[in-house]
Amino acid sequence: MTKPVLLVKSGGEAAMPEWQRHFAILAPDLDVRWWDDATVDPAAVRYVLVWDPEPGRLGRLPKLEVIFGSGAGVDFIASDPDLPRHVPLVRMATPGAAQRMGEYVTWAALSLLKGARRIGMAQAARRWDYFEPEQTATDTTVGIMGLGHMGGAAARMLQGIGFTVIGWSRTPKEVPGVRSFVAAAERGAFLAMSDIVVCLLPATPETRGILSKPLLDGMKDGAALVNVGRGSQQRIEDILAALDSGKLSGAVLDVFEQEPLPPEHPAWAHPKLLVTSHLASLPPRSERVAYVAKLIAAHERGEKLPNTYDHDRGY
Ligand code: NDP
Ligand code: OXD
Repeated sequence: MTKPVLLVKSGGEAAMPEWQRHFAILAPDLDVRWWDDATVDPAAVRYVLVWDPEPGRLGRLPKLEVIFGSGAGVDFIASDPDLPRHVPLVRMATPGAAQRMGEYVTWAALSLLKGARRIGMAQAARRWDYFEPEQTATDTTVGIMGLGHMGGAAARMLQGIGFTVIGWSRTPKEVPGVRSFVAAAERGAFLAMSDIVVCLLPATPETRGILSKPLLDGMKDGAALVNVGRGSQQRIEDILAALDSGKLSGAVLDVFEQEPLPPEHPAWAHPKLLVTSHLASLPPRSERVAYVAKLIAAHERGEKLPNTYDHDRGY
């Protein structure tokens, strides 16, 4: 009997031996092939594991049963106008991804408190730059926009080292110790309380451009910003202007409208901005394979899959 085919497009063709090695152990009944393998019959493909498939390609796989996103945000997949909407699109929601995101956000918040950008510049210049960071976690409120799988994990970790955490989401949330602010009506109050605002929202039409001047104006004077959501959510010129004016004391950005961020972009050199290369939360391939293998087995038993993209909600 021929094995069902899983096509993979994540990490490039060079990553295929590693994907295949892990699948061979955890899902030996699958034939795991590279996305552009011309010898694969499209009608044999039942599963795909993808990051940014070319628009139109998924719609040409007539027997496709499940689309697995290789990241937590599946906007690069859902934006395909020809996406087969009847096929479940599953987000990568592993505990390890949330752990990594919690660690990144905690690192970003501590970096802002401790002046990590200033320290890095001083070291690069071999300059002894003595200064005394004033604030500690215990007198800092972190406001998390998007209190989902990632935001919830970040909240717990930040609380663990003494930050006060509040959250803003579309619907009310009950995360222990975290005051929940809801929708547009409560956004102003949420921003006015936050010393550090962290964006962990999905990319949707509502969140597009949300981190722009009107929101920044509503933040505390001298507050800081962390964006780990999506580049489409920020207006980088507004953020740089707010850093220049002192409205923002610092920022950490992991995501950009154009990725990779071009070398000539002014964001790289800004003295109050830490730039990272969309690396906040990347679980190892072994963990992603374990997640996909488990869900394929569940699907084959006829079970409903968790963490699926909701086309009406847009995330
Ligand atoms: P979830 O779907 O679990 O959580 C999304 C949260 O955002 C929910 O709390 C939701 O509220 C809230 N939300 C959505 N739309 C709005 C809105 N219009 N107004 C207010 N709140 C809103 O997603 P995850 O936590 O798994 O991931 C969040 C995003 O983080 C991803 O979509 C991705 O863009 C980004 N990400 C980035 C990574 C990186 O490496 N930089 C890695 C992983 C994720 P409610 O629950 O009430 O609907
Ligand atoms: C993402 C991810 O969604 O890396 O950005 O998982």
